[in-house]
Amino acid sequence: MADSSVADGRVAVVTGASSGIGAATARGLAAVGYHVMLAARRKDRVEALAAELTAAGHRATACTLDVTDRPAVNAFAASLDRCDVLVNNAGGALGADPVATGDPDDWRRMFEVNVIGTLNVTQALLPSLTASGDGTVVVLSSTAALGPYEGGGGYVAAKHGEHVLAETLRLEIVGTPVRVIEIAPGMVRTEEFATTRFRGDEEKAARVYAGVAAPLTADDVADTITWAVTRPSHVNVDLLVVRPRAQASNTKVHREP
Ligand code: 8X3
Repeated sequence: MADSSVADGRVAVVTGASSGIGAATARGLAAVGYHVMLAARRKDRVEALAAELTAAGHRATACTLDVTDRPAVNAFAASLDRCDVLVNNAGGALGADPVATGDPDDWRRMFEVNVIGTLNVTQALLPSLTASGDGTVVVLSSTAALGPYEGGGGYVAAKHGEHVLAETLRLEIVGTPVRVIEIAPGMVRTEEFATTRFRGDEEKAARVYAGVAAPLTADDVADTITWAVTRPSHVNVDLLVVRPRAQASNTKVHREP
């Protein structure tokens, strides 16, 4: 059942809620009492998750949404009675090519989803977050937002853009009742991230995690996000980097033979 630690009626919007970190975060926020708006493109997935959460006694609503579709995002924002928390999780990587040969279409798509998608939803919901009197914007970036790695290419560039969006927004809205939290995970093994990056090539995807004893899970990151969101309002976790113990940096990973 919903935890009474979060006042009745508080609403959390989670983008990319159809799988991985987004779905796990929706479960985490629902468990502490938020009414979660499950926003993602895949209707069947968000509907199934909403049904699961509702059956467990939580409050959840499925919302079919493409964060890159600005008019749709504005219509979605207008349909909400309130918004207290926004988790900008929708995003992802395409390709792992060097800069010399990377596909500009991949770069554009990654910028569109990770940066413009976050911009669209944040702009649309900022008035409601402010009106809540106690709003939280979470930007789920990545350790790729803080330093490069070979083959990181357009993903590193896009995540750096998302990081700067979060930093700039925090500067610009200081003094309003909205905090901006950036969570930057390192290696997380989810069902889709690496497979999408390598366009369905499961072998290449598996190689990302080869020999790593325990990459982070979606639940590990969701737990971190839920923790940050549930700190008292005056506490702003500006930037939190979370990696598996086996990963010391973007390029230094311990792999068992
Ligand atoms: C995922 C981390 O290392 O694949 O955001 O860029 S990494």
